[in-house]
Amino acid sequence: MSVSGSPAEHALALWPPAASHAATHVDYLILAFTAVTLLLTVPIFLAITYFALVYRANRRVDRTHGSDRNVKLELSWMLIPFFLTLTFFAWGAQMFDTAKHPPANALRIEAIGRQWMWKFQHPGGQAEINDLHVPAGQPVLVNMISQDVIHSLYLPSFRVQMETLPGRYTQLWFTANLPGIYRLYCSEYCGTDHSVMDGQITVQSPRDYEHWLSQAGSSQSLAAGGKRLFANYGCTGCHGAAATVRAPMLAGLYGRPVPMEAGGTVTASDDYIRDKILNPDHNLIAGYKQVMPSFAGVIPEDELIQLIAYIKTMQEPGS
Ligand code: HEC
Ligand SMILES: [Cu+2]
Repeated sequence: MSVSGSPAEHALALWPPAASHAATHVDYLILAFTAVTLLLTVPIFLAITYFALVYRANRRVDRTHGSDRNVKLELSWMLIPFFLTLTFFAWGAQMFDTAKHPPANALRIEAIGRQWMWKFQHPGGQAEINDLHVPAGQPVLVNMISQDVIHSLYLPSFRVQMETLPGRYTQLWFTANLPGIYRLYCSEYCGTDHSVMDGQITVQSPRDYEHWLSQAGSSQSLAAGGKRLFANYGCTGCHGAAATVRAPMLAGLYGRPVPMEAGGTVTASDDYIRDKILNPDHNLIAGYKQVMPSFAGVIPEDELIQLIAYIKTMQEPGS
């Protein structure tokens, strides 16, 4: 496996290697935009230089006015740049839209940023610090949250970056198409050791990735870990089938609209479930009493992720 981005290999390359599908598109957009910018500015600078020389004070030239108005010319320099910028707007908007809509079959990786390291977890429970292994050719969705201040996950070779916020999940996705080793960084100044909050991302063939997963060692998947925590934290005492407390069944909850006591509905997203566990009195559900204790400061971020992974797998009986 070659180390991409080493100085010898890329002595004159201005950008890190484009190792994802989106990266090539981003580069095309930047190149096209640079070309158009040059096309619009260079002739103006040449004209300024030319006229400055031709019409300088001590030269004898014809200084009588030419025609005063040329409507076609004026329209052209307004309309052409207008439509050019609109083209770039449409192009950029389309890429933004793609970036915001990960494919449904994406492999989901959980990431936690904290001063000053990245922790990544695979669905099977395999965990890595400042290192991330992903399969080539498959969409990968990174769902992330910060345990302290704002960080930002930056993968230059894939041309993607996303802020990692405390208290809220954010996501980015990519399809790496070139096996190799690339850099990952925190690109948000986050304190003393921000500069060492980096690591590497290893893109492997799907077979090598499977092999790596089997070697990485994990006693249980995220969902299985969540199931254990669900019992350990006493959630089953209220939300279990045998519970005597009147609490909602969580089966089939994920993605469903939940009616609120205060009116309206909220979709049961990752953020909603996390918030419910930490601040149960925030969004009281219609028809229930506020008896659920707050688990703020009790359940750490990585366990919240496992609990959510478990709640997602809970299906309604009979479905
Ligand atoms: C003392 C009983 C009790 C315990 C313990 C408890 N809950 Fe709850 N939970 C409730 C009740 C009652 C509600 C509904 C009222 C509300 O909105 O707070 C609820 C609501 C929820 C909801 C929102 C359900 C929906 O339909 O939108 C989630 C998610 C949830 N709890 C998860 C948990 C998890 C995870 C744990 C363990 C870490 C837990 N609960 C522990 C009583 C409890
Ligand atoms: Cu950081």
